Amino acid sequence: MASEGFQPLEEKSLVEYIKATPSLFSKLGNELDDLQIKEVGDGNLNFVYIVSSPSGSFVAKQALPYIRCIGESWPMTKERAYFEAVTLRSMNTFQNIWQGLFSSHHVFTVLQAVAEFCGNVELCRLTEQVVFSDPYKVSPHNRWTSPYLDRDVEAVCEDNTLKLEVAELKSMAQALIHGDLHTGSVMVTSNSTQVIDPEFAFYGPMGFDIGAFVGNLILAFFAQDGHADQENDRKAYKDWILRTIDETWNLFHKKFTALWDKHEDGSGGAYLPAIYNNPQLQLLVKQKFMKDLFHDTLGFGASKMIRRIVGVAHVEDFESITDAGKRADCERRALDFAKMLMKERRKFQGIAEVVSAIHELH
Ligand code: ADP
Ligand code: SR1
Ligand code: MG
Ligand code: MG
Ligand code: MG
Repeated sequence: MASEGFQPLEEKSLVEYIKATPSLFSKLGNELDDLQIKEVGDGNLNFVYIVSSPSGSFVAKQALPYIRCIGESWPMTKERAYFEAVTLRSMNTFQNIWQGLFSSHHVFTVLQAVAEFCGNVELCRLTEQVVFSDPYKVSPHNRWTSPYLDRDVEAVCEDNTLKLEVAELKSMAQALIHGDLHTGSVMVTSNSTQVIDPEFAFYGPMGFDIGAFVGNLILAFFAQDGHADQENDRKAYKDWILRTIDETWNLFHKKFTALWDKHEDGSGGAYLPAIYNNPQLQLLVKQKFMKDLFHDTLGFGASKMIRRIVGVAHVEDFESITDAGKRADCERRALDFAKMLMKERRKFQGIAEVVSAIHELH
């Protein structure tokens, strides 16, 4: 049994662990007076504790030898905590994560990092299964919230065009990515934005991260009608979500291309100046890269939407709609949009067109 000898932390053992770990103990001023510990994990995989005292605070995260939301029947390597720690140590911002391909790092440094993350195979395999495979076939792990969606789920499994598209998305690698960048992995205050939970970090397609974020925003949009009532039609919130989708891509585009320009003479090996040796060609290649990345983003966003409706792990936005009929209507609209987006993604010229399409279908 994978969990043999494993002890989930509880308050007493966590305190012992803190006492025995100087780097943690010192964050609390080497005092345990008035210590507060709260388990806040709402994720699918791990336990998360907020530890605070008058002298300081930190968050402790424990990986279990299985998937928390399933139980011991689905073992999962605890090494994921190692990859999360390595990623957190080396990647402080979004920008750093996506900078890999074009940064002035020597190619060798990038290769070393690629080699390190090659070890994160089990979590890559999990993503491959629950994002790109299970939703398109019969799997004991798939679930959908009511029989109203039975026919829709069958349709996904019978859709050959959708399957061809998802196969293409499954096999790409470009940069060190977060690997699970849904909206719940982003924590914000009015003056700070932090990304948490990078245990799925690996070398993969950049569109997987941006797509995950945008896909979750689209799911949130389609869920709103299930929460609307006489007091709040949710229109203002829906408009905010659409604006945020638009701004997410546009801001990413602006910052990423600015980094590209800044590092154009760097030692990154992707677009060697000796080959892309004139300004027109350099512009063309940058435009092509950004266009492909946009279409990848839409494809990955769509695949993340589909898995959250017919696959094993869902989103609270839909789960919390209590009326099953209303919920299924919202989920079906999101699923239909995602299928269209996956298949037609190369026809979209820009994010504004995607936002209009959401409006029209809605
Ligand atoms: P999992 O890998 O199981 O998804 P997460 O790292 O996403 O675990 O943590 C689960 C939840 O715990 C988060 O969605 C958030 O609510 C809470 N959490 C995690 N890290 C912090 C933090 N640094 N501060 C406050 N809450 C946090
Ligand atoms: C069993 S699948 C669990 C999911 O939760 C994580 O946050 C990832 O999204 C993973 O696919
Ligand atoms: Mg999480
Ligand atoms: Mg969460
Ligand atoms: Mg996680």
